[in-house]
Amino acid sequence: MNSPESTFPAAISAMSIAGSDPSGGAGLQADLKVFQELQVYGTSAISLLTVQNTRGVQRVEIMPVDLVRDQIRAVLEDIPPNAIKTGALGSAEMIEMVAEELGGVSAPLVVDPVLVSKHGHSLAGDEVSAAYLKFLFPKSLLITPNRFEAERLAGIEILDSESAQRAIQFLSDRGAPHVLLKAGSRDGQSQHFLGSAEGSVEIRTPRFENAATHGSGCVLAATVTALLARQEHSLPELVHRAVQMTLAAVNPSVRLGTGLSPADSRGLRERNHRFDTA
Ligand code: PXL
Repeated sequence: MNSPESTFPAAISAMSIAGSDPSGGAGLQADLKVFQELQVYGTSAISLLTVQNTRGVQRVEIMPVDLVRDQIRAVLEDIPPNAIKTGALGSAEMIEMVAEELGGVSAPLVVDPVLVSKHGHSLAGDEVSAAYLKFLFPKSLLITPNRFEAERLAGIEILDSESAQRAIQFLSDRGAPHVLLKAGSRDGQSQHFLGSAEGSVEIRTPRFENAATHGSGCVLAATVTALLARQEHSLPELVHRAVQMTLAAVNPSVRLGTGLSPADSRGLRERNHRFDTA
């Protein structure tokens, strides 16, 4: 019989501190599924519960801060993660606590500063933006705002590449060493920028008609987190890979739900494998 060592890859784990999406396209569920697809053991702390499906969010309940703190401590003292991702945290107080708890942790931190949905709906107030800038970005390796979040955080309207780069510069000046800006669509393609204080590069990918985009930002940031945990590539290389791999989730072979189709990470494993054998 195979020993566990020969059946599973090395004990690599990643932790998600995020909100629950019961319909499984975004949030914690998206993160854990991505980790699993990429052979990374997933752990989590639930920061808030949403009641939602592919048609929309009906309710949000933020967990008590001390309950989230205890979840984080329980995981960190037992299964130290090789990389950590944060998603929706819900309040400034929660962000400050997470920054405190992760203070002494050396694993790379990916912060998806969930503030505004990719359709422009506000998910948090201004005090939450301020808390990200003050407490959590300085602890991060990479932050992954969408265009609306970057605009809110930097106070800069993003209209073109030049303004996107100014926003990245602002955010890296405020303590985020690397910024992956999910800028949206341009000329029929999806546009991202990966930047730091040293400048930025543009990453363009094809855009699909009727793409399954609910949760696609979570899938991208979780893919980066899983690849960071595996430590096989440099940050720019793994971000490029993650952007390409996420295409497999937004162009799924099966459509789900009656609303905005959720990203489906089941295609990621194959895409990762194709990369490695290319
Ligand atoms: O995609 C942002 C996001 C993150 N976390 C949760 C969400 C959403 C968007 O719906 O529901 C729990």
